Amino acid sequence: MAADLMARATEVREERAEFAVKGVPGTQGVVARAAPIAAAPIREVYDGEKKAALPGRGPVRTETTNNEPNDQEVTDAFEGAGDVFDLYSKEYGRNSLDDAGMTLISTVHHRRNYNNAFWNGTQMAYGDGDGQIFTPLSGSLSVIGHELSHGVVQFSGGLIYRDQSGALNESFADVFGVLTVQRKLGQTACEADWLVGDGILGPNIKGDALRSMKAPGLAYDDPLLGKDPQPYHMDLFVVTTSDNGGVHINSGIPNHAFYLFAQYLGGHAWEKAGHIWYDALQNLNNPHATFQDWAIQTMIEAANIHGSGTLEVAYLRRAWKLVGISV
Ligand code: ASN
Ligand code: ZN
Repeated sequence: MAADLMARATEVREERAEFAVKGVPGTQGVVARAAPIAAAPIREVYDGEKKAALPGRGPVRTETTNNEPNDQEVTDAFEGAGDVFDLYSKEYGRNSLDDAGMTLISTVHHRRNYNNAFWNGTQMAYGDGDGQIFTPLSGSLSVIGHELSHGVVQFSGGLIYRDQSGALNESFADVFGVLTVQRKLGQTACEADWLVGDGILGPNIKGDALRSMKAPGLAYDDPLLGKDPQPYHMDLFVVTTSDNGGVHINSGIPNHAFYLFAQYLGGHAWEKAGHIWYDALQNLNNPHATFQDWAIQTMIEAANIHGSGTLEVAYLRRAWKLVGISV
């Protein structure tokens, strides 16, 4: 496995050699990261008016108009989309979800008492929650980053939304959801809370968030919401037919691997760790990928960026090992 991996890493390195920065001391053998781009987002927010039709009334907010300045959900969806755009453009050189500058369309006040948010393949939609289980879902930047990152997955070759590939799709969305928050707040891996969907649980719900990458399985435990079902290790992998084969459940495993890797590295998780995960998605070329396939791809990217004998590669191998995946 290790030999295969390193052979593939060499191949990838050669394929990309033309992009390497040449003649700059210290950059030999290091593939240049995608240069940050100066592009600006094009955002539109619509008011769903508690109905199911999309996109709804509007746009009520664009880059040049703001008809609903006192609507918190409109403001959150607009600004949050900008934070996600900035993460991808400034850190990974990606111009919007499709890397071709597509308009970021969001609908807030989607349906009545709707306890969810989603990317529908074209746009975002956020419910206001029922006030018991959830408050408006646009109130959490990690949720906004999560949902828009489903768009990035879609335009990067996709990960079929069931079983392990679906859990990888979910995990990628969680990773870049929390990275949006961490980058906005300037937090190190150590300072961050690693929560997805914090601040949107109803006032009486016993829990911190929807999911915890730091402690999968411990995000909430509540009579109304049940107990967080996420595993943090392959030994606890949940075999189920619900939730598309547990896509929001088993995502705890790759989520925790990312968390552990980022902790080993220290510093800003969106830099080294985020780059490796982003590159892995770009180069995976396998919509049916398993956790093992994904782990190998991240190892390829780590070796490609940092070199095969580096601490970064060793840390990553260790992180995967700790969640029960050998690479
Ligand atoms: N909020 C959920 C998600 O983005 C919606 C869904 O299950 N599709 O995963
Ligand atoms: Zn999701």
